[in-house]
Amino acid sequence: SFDQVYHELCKEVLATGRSKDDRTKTGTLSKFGHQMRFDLSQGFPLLTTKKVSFKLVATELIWFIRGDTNIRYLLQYNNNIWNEWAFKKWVESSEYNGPDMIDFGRRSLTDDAFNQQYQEQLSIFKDRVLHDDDFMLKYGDLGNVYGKQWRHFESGGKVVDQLKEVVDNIKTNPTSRRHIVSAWNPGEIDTMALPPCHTMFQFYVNDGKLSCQLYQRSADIFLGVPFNIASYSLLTHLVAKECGLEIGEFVHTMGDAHIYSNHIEAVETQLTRESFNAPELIIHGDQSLFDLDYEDLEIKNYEAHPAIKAPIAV
Ligand code: DHF
Ligand code: TMP
Repeated sequence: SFDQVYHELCKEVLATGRSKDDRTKTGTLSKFGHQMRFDLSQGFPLLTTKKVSFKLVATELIWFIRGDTNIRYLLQYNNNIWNEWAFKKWVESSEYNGPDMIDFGRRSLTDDAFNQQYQEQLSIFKDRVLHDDDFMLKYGDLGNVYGKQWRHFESGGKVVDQLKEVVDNIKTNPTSRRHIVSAWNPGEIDTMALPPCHTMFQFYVNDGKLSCQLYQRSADIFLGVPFNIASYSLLTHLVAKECGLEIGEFVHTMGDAHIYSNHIEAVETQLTRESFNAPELIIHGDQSLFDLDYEDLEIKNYEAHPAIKAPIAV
């Protein structure tokens, strides 16, 4: 099953991963170079050994497809997965004059009084991003992240709509080996709240089927990867539909695949669980990929074990 493919990665990194320090000072077990394959004709790979929110995955993907980089759109869907990285830019700015929030990610885990202050500041921040347009434009934006690079990649004085071009090329020249979208724009890395983890992807057409391979430079196995699998599988379905192709495989290639030291117990819990049958994706209507709304998507027959909470490394 799809869960099994993911469990193999977890087991391998737990058993043979090397201890490695990292930017967030959390510490990881890490393996360099790993590949998973998901045959999307066999169902939709939303993990079943822990509940993964399809709504959060789908609204994030639609946000990328729209070329949006401002978290207001996500907050409108009650999607909080990018808050920390916008909040970080805000509290490090000269306009912020509330309580000291340096290193909020790590301090909130061990200091209850601090955590309360942090939750308060985060909630004020979210409220302003949602309701104050000037503030939203300045501090809700993550910079030149995925949405910008997929739809308006700037280089050498040109602006490229990579997603649009790749879709057009799949339609007109399906056998091409150049169906690539890159989020890695070397000249703009310093203008991004977080340099892209899902760095580039390639589509492949054969036998009337569309497949997609992702190169993910850095992979948080417990929190990020279940989202990334579902997100790119959804993207593959959407592009296949747009191009009138059947569904093929999602190939997930990772660079630094790591389990954070404070996720080990959570991973072990998940590994004790038996998987359910994979759910099914329904795409309603026949609007273009570029006009898609979250309400057009539905996940059917999703049976899963409860979610497992774990802290995210900021
Ligand atoms: N940083 C790190 N350290 N790991 C990441 O996976 C990551 N992912 C980012 C941004 N920065 C990151 C964007 N994607 C969650 C999932 C994906 C994601 C960010 C966060 C997450 O926290 N998932 C929780 C549920 C969150 C919720 O319900 O609001 C989970 O249990 O899956
Ligand atoms: P890094 O920039 O130091 O590699 O940190 C990024 C962290 O975020 C790393 O743990 C990987 C994780 N991540 C994912 O796994 N998937 C994602 O989609 C994103 C945005 C981040």
